[in-house]
Amino acid sequence: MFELCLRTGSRPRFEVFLLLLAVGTPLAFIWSQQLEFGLPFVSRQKFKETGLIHVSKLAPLQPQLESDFLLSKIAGQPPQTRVYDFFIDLARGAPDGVPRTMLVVNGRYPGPTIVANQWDRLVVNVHNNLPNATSIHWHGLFQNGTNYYDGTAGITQCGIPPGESLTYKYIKVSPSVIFMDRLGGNSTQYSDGITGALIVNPTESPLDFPTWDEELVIQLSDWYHDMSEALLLDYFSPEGITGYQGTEPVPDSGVSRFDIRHNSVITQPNRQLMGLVNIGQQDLLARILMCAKFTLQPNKAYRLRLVNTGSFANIRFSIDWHPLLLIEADGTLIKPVLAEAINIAVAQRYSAVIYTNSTHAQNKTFWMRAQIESDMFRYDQVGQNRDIRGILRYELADGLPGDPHSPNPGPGVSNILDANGFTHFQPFIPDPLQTQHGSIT
Ligand SMILES: [Cu+2]
Repeated sequence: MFELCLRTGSRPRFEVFLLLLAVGTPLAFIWSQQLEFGLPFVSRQKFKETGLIHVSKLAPLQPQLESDFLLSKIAGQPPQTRVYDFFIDLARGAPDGVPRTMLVVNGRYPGPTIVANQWDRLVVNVHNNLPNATSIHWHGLFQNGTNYYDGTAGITQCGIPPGESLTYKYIKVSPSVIFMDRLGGNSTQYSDGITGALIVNPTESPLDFPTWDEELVIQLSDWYHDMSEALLLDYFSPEGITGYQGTEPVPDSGVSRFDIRHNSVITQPNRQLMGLVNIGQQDLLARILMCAKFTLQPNKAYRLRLVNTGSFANIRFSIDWHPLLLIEADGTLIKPVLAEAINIAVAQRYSAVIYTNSTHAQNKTFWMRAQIESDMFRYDQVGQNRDIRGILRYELADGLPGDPHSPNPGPGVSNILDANGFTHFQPFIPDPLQTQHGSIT
């Protein structure tokens, strides 16, 4: 066709038509992609009113079980193929107590946790039931030789069309303790709930490294009451959110992997609910009922796999009277660092070992805290809540961790510091490339 357009001859009108077609086709393609990406050509107000979705037809979020946070012990099993099926759907849920439309994997938020061993083969069948295209990005996987499965829609793959499926296959998943979240590749579907954890146990653990009895996943995130598409419309609009372009949307609150209140809304405060609670949004009794009573055995060591699957804000995580022994950062084992809290930026992963031997609380229950940091916020979000909490309790303990109004970070451990982006972490196993590089220079 392009050759015909360049040809000069006796049919100029036809060639003009072909030229227009040649130019018009890419334009049409971009336009259709925008639709596919879910960016609606409507005002934000109309989007918010209609949601472009029949909300009443949406299924409610499936509840999570407390046992879902405990990781299965598969380390040491022989290499094998592990198959998962992901069904991506719209749903109606209230992860922070405020109902909204969101996106879910297998009816849940966060999606199911994948646990594999180094050199296992992972096969994930992704079925897209959304009205928009989607894909799964495996943040943290190196994708050596399989970059077409990286899941960045429009870059390494086309989005999975509505109603279609794609199977991601990884042969020999990357070594070490990589922890990942899944992101909806199109637009910002990730912000609306398509996230989960993927954990890869290494074949061998180094000697003299801290040990633990059980492992938990703790997924933390800032949270928005609007669909990300609506937020993007504001963000990209000429007037921006604050009267000028470039101001990122500020979250309304935060949520945690502990949160299994998904079928609840704040008008049902008397249900026995579990989850990190937004202190300051509901009355005291409701808040306490909604807190996760996360039960651990006393006098044991637990490895907490922390990940910030949020969109914008840093999150400061701590547990009253339980210092965090940090042992891993973004999949690299580190020389242990004791910290009162860890400040986790978006998409970062850390592992912390805690010991359930504290005697500081009378009733053996403690506040878990996930503080949404406001450093980068450029405007005040009305009704915002940044104080996200849960309750850690030792087995058979009952009662409350104390005054819910105690100031953050509350009575943590003294004389040790927060770990954050300025903390100098050192790899537990020296990086051979760095060592080699050092010897050369
Ligand atoms: Cu990534």
